[in-house]
Amino acid sequence: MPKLAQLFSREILDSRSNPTLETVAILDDGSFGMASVPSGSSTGAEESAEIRDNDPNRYFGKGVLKAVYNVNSEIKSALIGKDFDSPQTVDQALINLDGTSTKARLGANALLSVSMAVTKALAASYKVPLYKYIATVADNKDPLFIPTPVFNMINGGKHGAGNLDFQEFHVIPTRTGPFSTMLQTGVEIYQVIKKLLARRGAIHSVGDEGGFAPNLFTNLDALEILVESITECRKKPTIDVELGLDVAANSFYNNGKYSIKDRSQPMEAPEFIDYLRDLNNQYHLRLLEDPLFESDWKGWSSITAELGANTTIVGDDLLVTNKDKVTKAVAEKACTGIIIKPNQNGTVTESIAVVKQSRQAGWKINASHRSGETTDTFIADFAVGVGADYAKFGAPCRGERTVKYNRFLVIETELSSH
Ligand code: 2PG
Ligand code: MG
Repeated sequence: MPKLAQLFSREILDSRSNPTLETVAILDDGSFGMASVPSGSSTGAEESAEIRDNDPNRYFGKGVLKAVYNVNSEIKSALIGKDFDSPQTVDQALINLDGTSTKARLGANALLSVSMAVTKALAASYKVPLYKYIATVADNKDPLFIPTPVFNMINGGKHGAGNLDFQEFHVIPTRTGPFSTMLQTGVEIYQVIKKLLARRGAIHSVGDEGGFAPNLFTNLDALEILVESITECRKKPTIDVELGLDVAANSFYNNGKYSIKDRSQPMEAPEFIDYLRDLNNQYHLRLLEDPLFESDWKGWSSITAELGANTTIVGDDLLVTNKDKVTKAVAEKACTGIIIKPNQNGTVTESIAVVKQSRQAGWKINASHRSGETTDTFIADFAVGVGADYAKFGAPCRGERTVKYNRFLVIETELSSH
C-alpha cells in the first residue's frame, strides 16, 4: 500500500492574478502529483470556506500563506508516513483533522489542494490515467466519454465589464459528433462573435473566463449576437447548436427584487420567472443556471415546474456542491441539474459523492471550472471520470481555459484508441 512520503505547498498566481495554492504530493514509490486550486468570484454564500490571509500589505489581503502553512505544517504532520490506498482515506483524514462543517479551520483551498495532489499521485502509482482512476474511485463502470462542452462566449455580471446583468452566455453544440468536432464548432462561433461585435462597434475585450465583455444594451442583445454568429457559421440554432445561460441571479437581486437592464422596474420573483419563460420560448435554452437568488427556494420550485421539462434548470450557488443542499433540492423539486465544483466542497471524494447523489435524482451533471483558474487540468479528468453530461471551462480562449479543452482532446484520442 503506498505511503505519503512528501507533501509540500506553495503560493502561486491564478488567472486573475490572485494568489492560490499549488501542492505537491509524493508517495514512497516515487509517484508524484501536483495540483492547484481555482477560485470563484460569484460565489454561493454557503460554499466551503476558502482561507485568505486578509493581510492588507500583501496582494490586498488575498494572499494564501496561511493556507499554505496549514498544508506544510499540520496537514503534513498528520498525513506523512500513513498508508493511503485511496483518495477516500486521505479525504476522511483531512475532514477529521479540520473538524468543521465548512472546512474553515484549515481552509477548503488547503484541503482540496492536498486531496487533488494525492489523487493524482495515487493514479500515477496505479499507473492509470487520472480520468480512469477517478472512474474507479467513483465506481463508474459505464463507457467513458467526453462531456458536451458548454462554451461561455459572452461574459457579463461579475465577470464582465459591468454592462450585462447575466453572467454567462453559453453556446452548446448538440452531440452529433466527437468532442473535437464540437470544439471546432465552438471555436468557429467564438471567432465570428468577435467579428460581429467589432462590426457593431461594441468593444470586444474579454472577461474573466475568456468570453467577450461587450458594450451591448441588453441581455437579449447578447443572445441575439450568439444566434447571428451560429447562423453565420452555417449552423442551425437549437438544432446544431443550443444556447444556455448562467444568470447568476444573486448578483442583481436586491431587497427581494430582480433588477436587470432589459426592464425599467425591478421585478418580484413571479414576474422575473415570466420574463425568463418568455426568453426561453424565444431561445430554447438547453441549460438555465442559477435563474433565481440562492435562497429563493419557492421560486426555484416554480421555475422548475414551469420550464424543467424541456430546459435543464441548473443549481450552482443554490447547491454549492453540497449533499445537504442536494437533498433539499430533490425534496423540493427545485432543479434538474447541478454544477459540480470541487472547490465549493473541499475534497475530491465528497464531490464525487454529490455527483452520484445528483445522478440518482435523474439530474444532469455539469462539471465546472471557476472564474479564477490555473493551468491545472484536474477538472477535465474529473468530468470524464465521473461521467458528467456537460463540462464548462469558459470560452475556448486564454491558456487556463484552452488547456482543459486540449486535455479533452488528449483523452478523446486515448479513449478512441482502446
Ligand atoms: C459560475 C462560475 C464559473 P465563479 O458561476 O458558474 O463559471 O463563476 O467561479 O466566479 O463562481
Ligand atoms: Mg454559476
